[in-house]
Amino acid sequence: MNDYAPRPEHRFSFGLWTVGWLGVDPFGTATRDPLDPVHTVEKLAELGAWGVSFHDDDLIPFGAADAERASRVDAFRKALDANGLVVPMATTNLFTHPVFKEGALTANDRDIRRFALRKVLRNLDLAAELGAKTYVLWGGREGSESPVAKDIRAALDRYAEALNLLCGYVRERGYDIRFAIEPKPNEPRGDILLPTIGHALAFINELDDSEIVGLNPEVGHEQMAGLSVVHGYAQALWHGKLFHLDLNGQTGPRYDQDFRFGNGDVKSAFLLVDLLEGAGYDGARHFDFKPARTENRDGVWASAAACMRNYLIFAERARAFRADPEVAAALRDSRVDQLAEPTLAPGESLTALRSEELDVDSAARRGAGAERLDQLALEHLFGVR
Ligand code: DIG
Ligand code: MN
Ligand code: MN
Repeated sequence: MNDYAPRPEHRFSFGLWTVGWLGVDPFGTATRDPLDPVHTVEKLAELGAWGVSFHDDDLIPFGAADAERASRVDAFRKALDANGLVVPMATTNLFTHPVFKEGALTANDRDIRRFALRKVLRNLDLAAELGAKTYVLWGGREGSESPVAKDIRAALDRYAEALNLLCGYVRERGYDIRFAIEPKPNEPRGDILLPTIGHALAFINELDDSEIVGLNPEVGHEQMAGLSVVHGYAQALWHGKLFHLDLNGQTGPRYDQDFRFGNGDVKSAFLLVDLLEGAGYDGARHFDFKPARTENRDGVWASAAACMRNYLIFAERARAFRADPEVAAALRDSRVDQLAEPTLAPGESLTALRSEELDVDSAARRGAGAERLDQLALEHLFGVR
C-alpha cells in the first residue's frame, strides 16, 4: 500500500511566502505570527520537500541595510545546506510596497520602473548565487483599473524592454537562469497585463531572447479566467515553455483562492497531474498556495503536507488509469490515438486528398466514446477501480 510519503526525489517545493502567509486579507488582520525562513526550511525538509522558493522581501525586509541582508542570506544558506533543500526558483516582490501601487516594470512613472528593474537585478544576482535555475516574473501590479490611465501598447513596450534587458544581463553574467512569466487575469489590479497563458505566450514570441523566457502558469489563475488549466498547461508544454509551475486549488471564476493543491476543482487537478506525469515533466512540483486564514501553525504544516500527498495520490490514480486495459480499449474506441497520426500520409499530395470522398452521414453517426472514457477516469479518481 502506497503511503504517499513525499520524498526529495519527488521534487516538491514551496514558496517561503506560502506557509509564511500571515492570514491578512482585505477584511481581516493577521491570524498568524511571522515565520523565520530558517524554521520554514527545517519544517519543509521534515515534511519531505525538495526545494524552497522566495521573493527578495520574503528573505530580506524591504530596505534592509546591507549587514542585515548579508546575515539573513547567510542564515538561509546555512539552513538550506543543513537540511538538504535546494532553491529551484526565485522571484521579486514588485507588488507589496505602495511604491508599486500603479505598477512596477510598467509603471507610468519612469523612475519607479527604473527602481523596479534595479530590484529585480539585485535579486537575480542572489538567485544565481543560491543556484536557482528559474526566475519568475508575476506582474501583480502591472495593469489598470481603467485602461484610460494606462497606455497598454506602451506598457507592453516597457515590459518587453525590461525582459530584453534582464535576458541580456543573464547572458552577460553567464547565469544558468531562465525566466518564467506568471499570468493572472486580475487581482490585485482590476485587469493585469498578460492575463492568461495565451497572452503570455504571444508576448514571449516578441522578445529578443524568447528562448530563455517561458511560463510559470498557476492553476487557479487560469481557472479565475474560466479557462481549462489542463488545456493551458498542455499548450505550454507543446510550445516547450512550461519552465515552472504554481500548483494550488480554485473553485471557478472568483477571487484568487490559492487553496492547497487538491482542494477546489479536484478533477482538473487529477487530470493535470496525469498530463504532467504522462509528459515526463521533470521540473519542480512547486506549490503556491495559502493555508486557510482559519489555521494555526499546525494547520499550516498539515496543509503543506497535504499538497504533496494529494499530488502523489493523483499520480498513483493516473498511473492506474493509464495501465487499465479497459481504458486502453476505451481510448482506442474514442480514436484518441488517431490524433497522433498526421492527417496527410507522408508524401501524399493535396490532389490525392481532394480526390477522396467521405460518407458524411455515416461518419456523423459514429459515437466518440468520450462519456465512457471520462467515467473510467472518474472511477480511477474515486478509487473504485
Ligand atoms: C502569486 O501567484 C505569485 C507570487 O506569489 C509570486 O510572485 C509568484 C511566484 O510563484 N506567484
Ligand atoms: Mn494565486
Ligand atoms: Mn503564483
